[in-house]
Amino acid sequence: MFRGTKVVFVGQTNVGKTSILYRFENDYLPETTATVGAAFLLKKVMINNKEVVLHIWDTSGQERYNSVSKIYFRGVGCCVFVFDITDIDSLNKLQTWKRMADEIVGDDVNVKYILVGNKNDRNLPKIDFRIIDDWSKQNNMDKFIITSAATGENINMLIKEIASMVNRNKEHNDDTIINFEKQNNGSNSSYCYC
Ligand SMILES: Nc1nc2c(ncn2[C@@H]2O[C@H](COP(=O)(O)OP(=O)(O)OP(=O)(O)O)[C@@H](O)[C@H]2O)c(=O)[nH]1
Ligand SMILES: [Mg+2]
Repeated sequence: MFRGTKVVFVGQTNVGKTSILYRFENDYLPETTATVGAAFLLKKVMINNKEVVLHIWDTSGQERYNSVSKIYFRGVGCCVFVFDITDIDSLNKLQTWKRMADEIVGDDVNVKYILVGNKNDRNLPKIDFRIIDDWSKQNNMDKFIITSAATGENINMLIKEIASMVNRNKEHNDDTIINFEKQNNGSNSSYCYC
């Protein structure tokens, strides 16, 4: 049995969810392959001298897995919605996952929503900020962060922000206790495919 908070990363295939998670605390980005179903990672982050444990589900954005994605929102403390900042379709497509979150999470104000515009390094026109801002407001995002897994821009900041948001919540609520079958071997970061 683990103490910690469940976090789910969702978004269209190829937007860079796995790359973002890989890039955290690593100074390079290996070539990734499309995630099959979902992958589980355990991350431990220090916030104000306190260890915050994140149980992260890195889901597949491929449409054939959409029907199962919903289950990953159960018991979640933070949902991270990732799009490619040079691809408006990937922003619009996030509506699919937001609807799933609404169905499962409902109006639980303890659940935090973060919008992430990845691939900021790409030398292509970026989506108009007003469009992103409108989407963010209409969908009740708590935060919008621009990242690049390729250069590392804001990656460590994003993971620390997630940890700090859930940590603030915990100051008001007891830790969520999550029972997972697969256990981490105690390292700060692990990756397993489920
Ligand atoms: N230029 C650029 N490429 C990126 C960035 N992040 C990821 N990529 C590339 O985009 C491709 C897809 O990245 P993944 O991390 O596998 O995408 P994903 O969202 O996990 O995709 P699924 O697992 O299929 O849902 C890979 O070739 C990455 O190298 C980025 O910030 N900038
Ligand atoms: Mg992936």
